[in-house]
Amino acid sequence: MTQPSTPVVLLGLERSVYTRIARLVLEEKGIPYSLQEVEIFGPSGVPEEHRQRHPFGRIPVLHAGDFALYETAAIAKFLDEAFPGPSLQPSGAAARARMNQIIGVLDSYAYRPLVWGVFVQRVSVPLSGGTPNEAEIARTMIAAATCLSALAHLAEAGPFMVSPNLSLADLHAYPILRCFSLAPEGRALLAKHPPLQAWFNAMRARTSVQRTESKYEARQ
Ligand SMILES: N[C@@H](CCC(=O)N[C@@H](CS)C(=O)NCC(=O)O)C(=O)O
Repeated sequence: MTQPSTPVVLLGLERSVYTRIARLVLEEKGIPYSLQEVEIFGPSGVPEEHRQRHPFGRIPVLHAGDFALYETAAIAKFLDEAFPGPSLQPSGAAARARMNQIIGVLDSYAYRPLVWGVFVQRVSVPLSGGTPNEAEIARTMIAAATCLSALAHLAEAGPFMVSPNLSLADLHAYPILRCFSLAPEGRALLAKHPPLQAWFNAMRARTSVQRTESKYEARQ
């Protein structure tokens, strides 16, 4: 078990979905950490020193003492297994597989359409003075509908996606769905899945979620 005194630094951005997933795990585990902002979306692109940490130029990257790690699902599992605090992974093989399946669906099929296709176009682009690409939104809403149906099908009735306890699946899903819900069409689609909506509302009330709110949410 990693010593609770190990310095933990998360390199990312407060407004980044994947950074938030890792922060939710840190918050739920009660691991003290600092967030070091790395601006990868600036006009000069990914800073060279960040490419040394992450060859694909993404965020977040975790430093725990002298151990460095990228890929959020790996970071989340490492934090859960290496540090004390409540366990965020079910012990049964089937429940653990379901949790990993939901995380895989989120990474492979949900993040791009829900966040880049809908949220970025509908919310971020206008905030920077641009015009949303309506064709892109319409196209990705079709993929988003498939994702929400799949998640609604895979998730249990509640209170958590893999009940009875909070797991890494919930913490991976919330930041992606939260961005999506900031777009009116995202909100409307979520409301068509009442159990998923109820899960979302319950997640929204958690202290970890409130402590990691982004500037986009403050506007709502
Ligand atoms: N597979 C990566 C994905 C991380 C990711 O895509 N992060 C976003 C920010 S939320 C990013 O770095 N985007 C930059 C880009 O798409 O070029 C992980 O699990 O950590």
